[in-house]
Order: sequence, then structure tokens, then C-alpha cells
Amino acid sequence: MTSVTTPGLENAPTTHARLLAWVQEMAELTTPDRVVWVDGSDEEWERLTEQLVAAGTFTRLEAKPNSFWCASDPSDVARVEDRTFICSVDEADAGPTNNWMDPNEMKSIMTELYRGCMRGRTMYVIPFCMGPVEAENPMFGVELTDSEYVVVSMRVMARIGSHILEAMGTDRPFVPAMHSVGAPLEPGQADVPWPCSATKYIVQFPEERMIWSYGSGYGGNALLGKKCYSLRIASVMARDEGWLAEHMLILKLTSPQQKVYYIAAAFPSACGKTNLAMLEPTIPGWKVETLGDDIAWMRFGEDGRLYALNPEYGLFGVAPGTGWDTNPNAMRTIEKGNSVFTNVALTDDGDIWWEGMTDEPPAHLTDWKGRDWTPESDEPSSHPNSRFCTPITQCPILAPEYDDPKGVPISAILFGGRRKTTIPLVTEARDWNHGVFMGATLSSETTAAATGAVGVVRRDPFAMLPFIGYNAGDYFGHWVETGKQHDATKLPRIFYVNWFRRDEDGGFLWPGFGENSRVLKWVVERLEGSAAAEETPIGHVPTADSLDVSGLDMTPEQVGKALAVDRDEWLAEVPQITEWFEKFGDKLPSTMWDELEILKHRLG
Ligand code: SAT
Ligand code: MN
Repeated sequence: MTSVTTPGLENAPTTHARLLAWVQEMAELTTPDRVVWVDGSDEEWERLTEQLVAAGTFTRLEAKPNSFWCASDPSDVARVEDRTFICSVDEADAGPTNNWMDPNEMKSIMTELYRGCMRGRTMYVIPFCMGPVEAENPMFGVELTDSEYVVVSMRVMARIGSHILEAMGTDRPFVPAMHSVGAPLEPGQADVPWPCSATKYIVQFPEERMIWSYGSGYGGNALLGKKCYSLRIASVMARDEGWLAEHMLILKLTSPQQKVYYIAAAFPSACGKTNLAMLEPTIPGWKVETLGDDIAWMRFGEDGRLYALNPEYGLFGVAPGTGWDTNPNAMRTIEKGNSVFTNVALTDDGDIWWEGMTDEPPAHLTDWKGRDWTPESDEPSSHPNSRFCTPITQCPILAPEYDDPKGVPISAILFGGRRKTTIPLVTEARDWNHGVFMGATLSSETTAAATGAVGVVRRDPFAMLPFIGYNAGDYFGHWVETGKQHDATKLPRIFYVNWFRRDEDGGFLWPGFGENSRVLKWVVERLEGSAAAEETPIGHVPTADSLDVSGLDMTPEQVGKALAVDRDEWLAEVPQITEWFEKFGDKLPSTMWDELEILKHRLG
């Protein structure tokens, strides 16, 4: 029972004192059968994936090299926002949008959950780095987990292993990230393919820059480098250090004149970020390359411009709806193998399938719950939040500068949500503060990426509602400050987009996908000063002829509807925004009330 007898604790491949002490403390608490230091090698991947196959967690795909089909427990399929906590010392620092508990109280609850929770299992020590390890200040983390699925997925999603541990030296700072599925095994007890617990906690301790997660094996709850570190903890670091940690894709756009622009875009989970990041323009001469599909860390360079970096190393994309016509580059990425597919369907010839991959479903499948499935079945074959986990380096349109530690200079930031009404296809903010107002009031219909009702309109500021690691009012203030402290002429311009507006019959007004390149073109032409815009109460909207719709099967009336600023719809939005802002009390920067007054005034 004592630490010295836990195999793997001695002869650790590091002399990093704080790391060693923490691993020892957690091993003593959780009592795993052994501790394994993850080296990130191919041999290790082979061993762990074999083990997952033997355990029934993974099925090796015949049709894709080095790839696996995996079904989770049906109760463990999405982020659990009601079980996610920001345990700041002061409750006010968590703010009205986060769950809060006193850090000491949370630690005592979770310490009891952690006590003995790795019995019968292995504790893996995963040294990782978010962003390139060559960075001036590499952003280290170490995840402890008792899940082989997590180790394998972390190897795809982040830079992990011996070279990271080595770069951590003896004393480099790191974020301790503790994870357990919360399913200890008694001697002789058989394991299940997807161990997890009915009790779940996803907890951030912002002052300590520490993460504790318990009970879930699902991506955003368990791959702690992703949302927990790169958004919740990093947003706190960014507030304190004067940068931005955002839920944004990063893309490179090259115009027919060979001018290069980098664009960052924030959308809530499961609103097409991966599709936009990998878009194939339908308009001739334009080219998109990918740098990231989910998270952007943005810092100001010496030249006063804002530079963005993708801290991740893989793609964790929503599978349903990803197909050869909607996102061929994602299909080409997964075709190369080395991927894990969770909660999709398995074909009879050892491949994967999901709704929207092809027009015609296969005649027979094994669905994500392991049942026979045919096109006549009542339920979809794949869970709506099923995911592909695949190396970003396999993306055929990856921009070569994707891993430049200095990042890429951002010219435009897009905010977007999923709204049936009200929000036009694209609106340009008048200035930075107006852009911050757009971000702060961003709204979207909920998706399957989190548990709970789907399709309900909620405010999702900056697409960061579940990811801001501190008081959202202070976060808006941080954005306002960022604008104040930098040269306005060098700040990215801000745009609000909505691909999801519908007509009276419920049909989408805009075709979306590759056609969104037309909106990107208008954005670039605004940057270059060549596209016209109409000044409306809500900002600058394309004039009827400034948006390139040539060759599109849309009547001028439909284009008009996609771009319309409907005064009544906006008047109905104002009280909702007021109510939203009132939540933040005196934490809300006064500029946000000013912007609301301007909007009301302009609506008349
Ligand atoms: O659920 S994840 O955090 O893994 C992905 C997402 O919601 O964007
Ligand atoms: Mn996301």
C-alpha cells in the first residue's frame, strides 16, 4: 500500500522535484497497481491500442490503417457543463456563468472520490505541451490518468512524451491535470469496455492553475489539455498576462492576387468550425489553408499586431455531417488513418460510417450502441456528438506555418452562432468596442456537444460560455482593455456571421459550407477597402451587389433575406441583451451598456 511499493514510482525518468512529489502524492491517494511514464513512442501506441482492443474498448478498423472504432458508455458522450466548476478562492471571480464551489470544499469532496479510485488500474503520467515545445515559454502540462483511451487520444491531440518531459527539465512550471474515470477494480473483477462513474466533476482551480477531473472518459471532460487547460486555465493566464485564449479556429486565406490573410473565428461547439477551417472555396482563385479548428492563443507581437497560435496537435471533430461534399479535407485527413472514432457506426467491412458521410447509407451497420442497424432503423446510427480524433499533420491543406511558435498575424476575427432569425449572414463591427459587444452578446441554439436540451437559444459570449475560466464580466473588460492598449489601426477587424438563418418554410437561406468563401471574400475586400457596405443600426452589412453571389442558385430576394436587418427582430433582441447584461452587475464594463444604448438609439 505504501508508495515505495508501487511499481513505476521509483526510477522515474525525471528529476523534476515538483512533478515527482505530485505524482507520488496522487499515487498514494489513488493507489494504482502501477505507474507508467508515457514516452509517446510508436511502441507504446501499439501496446496501448492492442490492450484497448483486448479490453473490447477498441475495434481495429480493417479499412483504415492504424485506426480504431470505439463506443463509449451511452451515458458518457458529451461535456457535462452542470458538473463543471471554476473553484476560484473568491466566488465573485467565477462569475454568474460558471458553477462555483469553495476550492477547499471541492478538494475534500474530490479527495474522497480519488481515494483508492485507481485500484486495479494503471496510472499513466502524460507529460504534454500545448503549442510547440520550441516556444520561448513552452506551455507544459502533465496529465495523470487511469484511462488508456485518454493516453492514446492525448497522443493525437497534443505534443506528449519523453521529449516534453526532457524539456521540462528540473523545475519548469506546468499545469497539473488529474484525471480518473472513477471506476476502481476489485481483485478478480472484470473490467467493462468504457469504465466511468455516475458521479462526475470537471474542476478548474484558477489560482493554482490546476485541473481535477473525475468520472468521465469523454474528450472535453478527460483530454485535459483541451478545454480545461487551453481555454479555462489559459483564459485566466491570458487575463493576468495580457493575451487572449479563445475558442477559435485559425485559417489562412490567399486571394487571387496572392495576398495572404489570417482569420480567426469563434463558434460554439458543433457549429461548423472544423468545416470552416478546412473550407474549399467555391469561388475561383481563392485558397484556404488550415492552422487550427478549435482553439487560438493570441498574443501581441512587437509590431503591434495580434498573432494567433493553435495550441493543439490534432482534430477532435464532430463526425455526423462530415462528408465528401461538406468537408472533403476532413475526409482526406481521416483517410490516412492513425485515428480514433468514438460513437460512430461500424460497417461490415471494418470501416466507419455516420449520418452525412455519404448520401446512401450502407445496407447494414453496427450502430454506436453495438446494435444491428439498417436504413429502416428508427434512430441514427451515430451519436450526434460522435467524434473523429485525428492528427492535424494529416490535413492535406495544413498551412506550413501551423507550428510556428510566434503564430500568425490575424487580420479579422469572426464571431458566429446558430440562429434561425435576426442575425444577418455577415455584419462588420464599426470598431473594436462594437466588436466586443457583438462577442459579448453572441447567441446560439444549443447543440449536442454538451448534455442538455438541443436547439434552445442561449447567450454564448465569444462562443466561450462553458470555457471562460473567470468572471465573464471581467472577461469582456479584458477584451475592452486589449483594444484600449493597442494601436487601433493594427487590431483585427471584427465581423459577426450567421450561416444558419432560415426562411418562413424553415429552409436555410444560405447554402453554407464552401459557399462561405463568398463571405470571406467580402471580409477581405472590406479590409482592402474595396467592398461596399450599408450602414445599419447593427453595423455594416453588405450592399446587395457587394457580396459575390455569381453562379449561386439564389434569387436576389433570397440574398436580401439572408442579409436583412429586421428592425422588429432586433427590437425583440434588446430586452434579452439587457437581461443578459444585468447578470454581470458592476463587473460589466460600462462600454457594453454604451454600445447597447447606441444600438437602441439607432433602432429608433
Ligand atoms: O466536447 S469537446 O470539448 O471535446 C469539443 C467541443 O465541445 O468543442
Ligand atoms: Mn470546441
